[in-house]
Amino acid sequence: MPAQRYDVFCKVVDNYGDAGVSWRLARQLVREHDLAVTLWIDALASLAKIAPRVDALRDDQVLAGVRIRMWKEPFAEVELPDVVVEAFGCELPQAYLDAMAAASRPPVWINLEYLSAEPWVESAHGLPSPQPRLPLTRYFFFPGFTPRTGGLLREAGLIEAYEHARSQPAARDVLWKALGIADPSDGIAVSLFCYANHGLTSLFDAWAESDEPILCIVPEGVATAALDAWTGGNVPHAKQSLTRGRLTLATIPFLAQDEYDRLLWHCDVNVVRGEDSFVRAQWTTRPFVWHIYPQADDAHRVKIEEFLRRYEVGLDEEVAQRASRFWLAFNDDQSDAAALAWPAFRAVLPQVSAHGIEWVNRLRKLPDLASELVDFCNDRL
Ligand code: TRH
Repeated sequence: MPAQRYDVFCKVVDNYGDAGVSWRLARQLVREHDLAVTLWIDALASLAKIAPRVDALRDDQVLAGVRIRMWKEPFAEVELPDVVVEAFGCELPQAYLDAMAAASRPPVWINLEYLSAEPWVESAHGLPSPQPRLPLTRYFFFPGFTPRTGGLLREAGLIEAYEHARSQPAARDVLWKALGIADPSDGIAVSLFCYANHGLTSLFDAWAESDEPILCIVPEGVATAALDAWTGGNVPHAKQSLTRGRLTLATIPFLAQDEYDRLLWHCDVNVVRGEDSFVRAQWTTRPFVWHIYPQADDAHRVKIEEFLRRYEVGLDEEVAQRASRFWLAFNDDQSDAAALAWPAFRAVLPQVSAHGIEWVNRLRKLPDLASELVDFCNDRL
């Protein structure tokens, strides 16, 4: 009997990706697999930021078919589901674990890991981890870019949706208008969603001195220190912009998750970060730059390099070098390396754009993560 009920547990570490991935997965499990899904989350405000119809003051609500419950301690007694997904190793409530251990038929217990392109992920994906003190087994489930991983989140109709959106000649103008962005004329549009980055001010200088108009679209609250430094304290508020030289900085409101997708679809280059926006930018096929979550002793650098190694297969060597150089420069945020590497990267955007289509054609051959998860769990019930 296939699983019918899933609990997804999400602890918001910081930023929005923990909630972003959990919410996206929960919605897809309901919509495409007809499952009863409860999302237990410890920070409703973070979820409400990316899903504005969530009431941050209500501990128990249903939205998009997902039951959303505030995860509080002590944890209330609940009926156990068929599957429990522990997002990013967030550690399940002890009372819940005790109930699982006492159950005659415990739920399948999944630890949904962080996304990485590193080779070791393939050998770790799907491994059982018997628990030392409880008669329970937890399974490691790794997202990834190859058939020997759990794949990537991709809802049905995503590719068709943006192909349709892009086929509508006025779609970008309509979106810009809704976001309060004046027409960027014939330049390029760059969306900027990154962590604090000291290299941004020199990159803004380079864009201001470029030979084409550049529209940089920044969701409110992103890169505030760099914007403050570069604008001399005049950071544009939402739906306002500031132009210096050929650069126009346009601040937009922080968008609902599905609206943010539309922004990514219509920009020429997307600077993204963390995990979820990094994946969403890939699906658009457009050139993107990944600002990875910085880790101590540069441990994040190998993750970028391993991703680039996979992503750049089939890309002209010179183009790949320029893209890698800009990516690594952008992630080396203590210098003006990104400003210096931008012109060479800018010059090969058409080739990177064509490669993005090939990359998506490769990725869409993989099963989507939600389907992989459902099959994995049904095989272990
Ligand atoms: O917010 P992030 O930096 O989250 C990261 C990741 O979770 C990462 O794995 C974790 O280690 C780190 O936090 C602590 O980046 P990410 O993953 O892109 O998540 C952002 C979410 O916010 C994503 O679902 C897209 C969504 N979003 C909106 O809904 N509206 C917006 O306007 C923007 C800019 C993003």
